[in-house]
Amino acid sequence: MHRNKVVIIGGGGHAKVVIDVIQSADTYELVGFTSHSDQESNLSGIPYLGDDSILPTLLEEGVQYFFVATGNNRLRKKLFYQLIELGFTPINAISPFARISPFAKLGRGIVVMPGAVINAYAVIEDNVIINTLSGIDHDCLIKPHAHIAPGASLAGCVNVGEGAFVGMKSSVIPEISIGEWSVVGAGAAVISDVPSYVTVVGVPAKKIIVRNEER
Ligand code: JB2
Repeated sequence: MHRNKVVIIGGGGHAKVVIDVIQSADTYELVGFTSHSDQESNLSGIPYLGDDSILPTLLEEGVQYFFVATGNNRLRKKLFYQLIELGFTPINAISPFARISPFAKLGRGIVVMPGAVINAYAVIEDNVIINTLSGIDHDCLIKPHAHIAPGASLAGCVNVGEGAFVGMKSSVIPEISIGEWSVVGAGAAVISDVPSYVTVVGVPAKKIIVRNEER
């Protein structure tokens, strides 16, 4: 069976789980991964190819597809557009153990980890991480480069802005908006809107950092 060739960008913890998800779905041929560190060796049986300077050569050799497997939202955004600019095409990495409604809509470059549930009419935009055992209920909108961390639960009609991080096992009640590049701490209960560029923690969630310039 012919399978399209994919290069993984990044060789850390997130790459380990993304590679596992892609291998378990068995849809693509993983040719290897690039990273910033020259100490990387093979990862889950796929070879270390070097840094990103190898990418134009890979494209010439017929590797058309990529997946950016880095957790930091700003870095992932930058790399996503760099790879598209070079001429590569993003794939999605969907675990066969996730449940995605046929009425949900997915963009490009998305990973959906095992045990995640994406319900009807949710929209997941480009380069988003839907992490292990998280729940995205009906009509949620997750903007590009956001990360819904393991075990986070989003009720219906929640909007998550670009690059926002919704922490592990946090809960968000219906119709809440979380602003772009904001952070929701682990275990928080979000019961009111979160502005952009802030960090909230606790039950109920309260602001502790008023402006996140860089993360
Ligand atoms: O410009 C780059 C670049 N910058 C960093 N190009 C390429 N190709 N790779 C880059 N990297 C690579 O990202 C580093 O060389 C390293 O291999 C990887 C970052 O690895 P780290 O383990 O520090 O983080 P991560 O992004 O894989 O995982 C984080 O986020 C996940 C969501 C961790 O916090 C995990 O625990 C978490 N689950």
